[in-house]
Amino acid sequence: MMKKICVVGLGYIGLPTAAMFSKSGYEVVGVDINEKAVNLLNKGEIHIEEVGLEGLVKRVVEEGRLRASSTPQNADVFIIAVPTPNYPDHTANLEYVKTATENILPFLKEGNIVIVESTIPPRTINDFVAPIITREGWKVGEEIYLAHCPERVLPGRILIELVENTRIVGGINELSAIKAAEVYGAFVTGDIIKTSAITAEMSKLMENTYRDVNIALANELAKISDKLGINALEVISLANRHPRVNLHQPGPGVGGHCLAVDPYFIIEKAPDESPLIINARRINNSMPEFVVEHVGKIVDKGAKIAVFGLTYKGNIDDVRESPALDIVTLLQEKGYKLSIYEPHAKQEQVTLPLSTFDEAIDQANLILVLTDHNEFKGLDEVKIYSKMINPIIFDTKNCVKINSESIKYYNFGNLYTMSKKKNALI
Ligand code: SAJ
Repeated sequence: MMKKICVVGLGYIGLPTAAMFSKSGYEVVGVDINEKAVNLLNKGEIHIEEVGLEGLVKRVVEEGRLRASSTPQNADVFIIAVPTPNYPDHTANLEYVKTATENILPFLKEGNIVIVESTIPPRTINDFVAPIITREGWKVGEEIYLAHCPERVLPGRILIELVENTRIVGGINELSAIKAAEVYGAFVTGDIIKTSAITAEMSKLMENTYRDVNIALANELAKISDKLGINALEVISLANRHPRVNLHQPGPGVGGHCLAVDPYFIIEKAPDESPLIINARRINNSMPEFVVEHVGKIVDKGAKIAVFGLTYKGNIDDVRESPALDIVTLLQEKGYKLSIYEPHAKQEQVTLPLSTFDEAIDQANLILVLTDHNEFKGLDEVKIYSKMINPIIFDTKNCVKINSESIKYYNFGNLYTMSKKKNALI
């Protein structure tokens, strides 16, 4: 008999996962509280953007292997892929995980496998999810198998990485890990590694924390170099010629729903033991202020600044936790006139009015690059020179190539040369 999977949460992870399982032969029901997502999916359409997903979903829905519902149904496997946002104090908000787990309880049968894919603080499977199922009278690990299988896919490559990436499957006991690993064997061609739930939780969080801490080191290097008159970018490229060194890139801060969020899930569980992780967050969070302070060194109060890029990284439309938003707020508070050129995000995603390239640079005193979109790599220098007053570019992502000597160019390699006197507006 064809096995049935119920995927709770049809977001960036749940929907592609549901589609991949249907493609590989499972009967899949996708569950979401968002009526719009449910209705669209039942018509074979999708509410999110991801390369290749539209065609795949259309096909599996037409073939009757994937459908959506607002409530769970009986199944062999339940996959929970709901968001775990954080509270203002940065601790994890597990309300969606709790509700999703409680909602599947009436449909559980002996032998079912429950898999949590959502990113969760260490020990959440053991201390939070398992007790919800145990309270219902089940012996977790014997009658109901429970596992945490974090995802690590990159938007834009989700359908490829879901198949090819190594998958960590952390069971609450060994049998749960074995059962959950069999499930992913349906389409994963990468290695499927079995471990405990706690180890899986921690390894997912450490992947993103590793990156956050390394970016903080690069940002700290940028600050030190600014003080001592050193080109930080040159130092990075030279140090990286060492075969075992990989310094990351400094920038305006760290954004996104992963790196800027996940380290706090470790901190909340062991704050006294996490001084390095706490400081890395602090350093990365300080970067917007650092950028604005340097803007103040090159242009006067009241100057017009053309902000280039609001998204948290290049060539995507996602502004979640983006440091550019903090920088814009700080610049507004300081009384600068702002225009914003953001070729990827849509107007409805941001509260600030977006401008075209021409409008943004018109009569501007400074172009402040906050995201490395491809559009910014080669700018129309003739236009910049004709529309701007003493054109200056401050490129916090080191992505713009400038040929003209008439355009003053700053990045994190020459911050120490900044001075208003040298760049007087008149
Ligand atoms: N950044 C820097 N300097 C760098 C690298 C990145 O300032 O040298 C900044 C970016 O500009 C951005 C932020 O860091 O603001 C995060 O960007 P990212 O590309 O490092 O990561 P995400 O958040 O888009 O995706 C990460 C990935 N994790 C790792 O690379 C370890 C992805 O594989 C995960 O699936 C994802 O988190 C997640 O969902 O956890």
